[in-house]
Amino acid sequence: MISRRGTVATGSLVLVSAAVLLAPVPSRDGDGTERTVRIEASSFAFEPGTVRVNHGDRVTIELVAEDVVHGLHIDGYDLSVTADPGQTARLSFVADRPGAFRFRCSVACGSLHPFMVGKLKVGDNWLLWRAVGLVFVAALAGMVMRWD
Ligand SMILES: [Cu+2]
Repeated sequence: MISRRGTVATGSLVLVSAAVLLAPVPSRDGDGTERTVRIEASSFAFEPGTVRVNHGDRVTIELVAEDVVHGLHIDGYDLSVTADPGQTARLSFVADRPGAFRFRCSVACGSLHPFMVGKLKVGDNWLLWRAVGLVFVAALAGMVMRWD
């Protein structure tokens, strides 16, 4: 049997969950934070292999070719940059498309060149915070259930 207190608690939790889910989304074409990411390319890997930025960021990628000529092409954004050995090449763009994009070496640099890939993750901040909020609500719900 569900107690009256339990019903009230469950009702409040539903309301809190709804609030978390429906909270207004902050404007996304706002500030455009400047972000510089240094990626070191050597045969046959990018370091770091995964780059995370926020939707709307103004991103500058500094591609450093450690050994031979390497390139970096971002699928989905269709952007490329090539760096000579020991040199740094820069590529600037606005991360205006959210999602996960593969980037790969665009210069045939050796036998394992086709496997020289990395990932660019363009995320929405609010999605993360919303998820955090839901986890918090779930934890609260678990505690309330135990009290009953
Ligand atoms: Cu290559």
